[in-house]
Amino acid sequence: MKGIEQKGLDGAGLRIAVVAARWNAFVSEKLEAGAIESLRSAGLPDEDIETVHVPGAFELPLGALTAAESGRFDAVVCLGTVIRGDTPHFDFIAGEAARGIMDVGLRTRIPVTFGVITADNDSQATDRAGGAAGNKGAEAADAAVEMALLRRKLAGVDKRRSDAFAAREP
Ligand code: DLZ
Repeated sequence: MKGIEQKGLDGAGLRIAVVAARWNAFVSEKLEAGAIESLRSAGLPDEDIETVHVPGAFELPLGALTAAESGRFDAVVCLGTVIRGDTPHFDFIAGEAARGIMDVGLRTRIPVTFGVITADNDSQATDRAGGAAGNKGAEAADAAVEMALLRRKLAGVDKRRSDAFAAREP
């Protein structure tokens, strides 16, 4: 791993949404499996992990925004695979997905992590989805747990969230 590894996070009590794009399913399904496995390893039971699908990476920001604004999740993991082709689609889709995902996190203050592979070809993509280069879905899930715990610690989110829910009740 090139980043600084953060091991042994306890995510029990967090609720996390996984928003996964269906394009290039042969890769994205592996990202999804890696993300779910990581969340389980961090102590989240299956009922606290909700997976939804969107058509492609371009739709990830809106899927993430909807999940983040629901008030039901402590973090959102975005997963997708954009493979470079002969068209300018690659740059538009990858660029807008990255920008949009970052925007959602900053706007909602809910951690939204980036598990989107941008690869030149199929083999490079599969390498990053459980192959020689690790699993970017698992890494994005780990980052979501870490950021949700950080937010909880620094911002006292639990109390504000429970106050907000209490205020909504009829
Ligand atoms: C159209 C398109 C293309 C060419 N390539 C990809 C890709 O490599 N990965 C991906 O996730 N989605 C791709 N898409 C679909 C767009 O993300 C989007 O779903 C459609 O343009 C509909 O808005």
